[in-house]
Amino acid sequence: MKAAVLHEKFQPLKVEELTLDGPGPKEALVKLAASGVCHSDLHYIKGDREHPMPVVLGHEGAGIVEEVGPGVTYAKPGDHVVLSFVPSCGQCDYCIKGRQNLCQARYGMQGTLLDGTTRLRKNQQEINHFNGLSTFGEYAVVPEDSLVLVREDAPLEKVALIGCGVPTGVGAVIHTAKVQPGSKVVVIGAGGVGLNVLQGAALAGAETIIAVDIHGSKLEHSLQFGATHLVNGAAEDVVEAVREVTNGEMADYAFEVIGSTMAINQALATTKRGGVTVVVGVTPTGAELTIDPDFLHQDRVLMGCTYGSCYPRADMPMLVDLYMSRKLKLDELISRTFKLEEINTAFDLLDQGEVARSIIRYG
Ligand code: PAD
Ligand code: ZN
Repeated sequence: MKAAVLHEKFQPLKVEELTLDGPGPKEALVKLAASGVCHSDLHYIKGDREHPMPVVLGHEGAGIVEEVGPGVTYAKPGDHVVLSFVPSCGQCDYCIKGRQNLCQARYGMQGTLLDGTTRLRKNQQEINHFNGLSTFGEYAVVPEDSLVLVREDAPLEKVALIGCGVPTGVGAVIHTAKVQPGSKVVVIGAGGVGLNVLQGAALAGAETIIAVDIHGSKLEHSLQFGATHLVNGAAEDVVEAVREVTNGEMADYAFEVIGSTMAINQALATTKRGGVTVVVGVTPTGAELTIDPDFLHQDRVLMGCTYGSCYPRADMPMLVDLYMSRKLKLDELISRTFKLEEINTAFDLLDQGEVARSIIRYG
């Protein structure tokens, strides 16, 4: 099969012919329909984060089950699936207490599948998997626990976005922060994930929704996702702008959706006493955050967020239903559609802030 391989950081991906071994016990082979291009993949290309190389990145995909390995009971060939980048085992302490996004199993995979081996090869060289998925290939062998069945009338090339950006953004609002109707929300970073925080805030009934970005085009796009006010962080003082919009009251909730310690501080400073700041963005390895602890003395809360604190098998089918009933926007998130061979252009545009989300479409 064809897949895009990252051999070294700072290098473009190479689209190459790879061998993909069939599924082992409790694994499935999935023919991908599409994969979103997320900034979390870009972090590895830009060297912000480290991963065993070479690797096939990609963690936001959907497709059709082609074959299942021994012992698989959840799905069968022909089933439509969205892939979860956290394989929730259902048995670890996190899963049984309802925190499937933190499942222990994920942390055993450092470039491999759950059994510690790889299915990807180029000639004799082993190629690493990414989050047990590696959706930048025509096919993927994934853990059974990463499969999420979805209804067959939903277009797979759209619901691929429900593999990461949508549950992360919407989940950060409804699960992590538990935004209350009528509240005031600030979202710093209106990219592929930030737009989903915005639409999550609108779904949750937030009254004032302030989008912050440094690109005018991103801000304009935010209006479609429920933003009520726009702040250009490159031209305005973000904290003062929020003060003005909220008549001095400040925000109930702020979300950082970039991966910048400066923006985490900005987010914290836009919240009122008792306000909640959620860090969604992934900062570079080794980054250090300095905050004024006085903020916390006033009952403010600073929280992290993985995968929108979601339970993939409950939330993803629900998000597909919301899309199918036109209550959730997916079409408007997709700025560009590329072939796998064009994947480096998709990453360049993401890096330059030119797109909300690009998708790679297979077949
Ligand atoms: P993106 O590049 O589409 O969006 C980032 C946005 O931030 C862009 O619109 C930029 O213009 C904007 N921006 C950059 N700098 C600033 C600034 N100083 N002030 C205001 N806006 C700015 O990325 P994305 O939406 O795909 O991902 C965003 C982050 O979320 C990234 O760090 C990614 O790794 C992380 C992420 N986290 C999870 C999770 O589970 N926590 C999941 C998916 C993505
Ligand atoms: Zn992602």
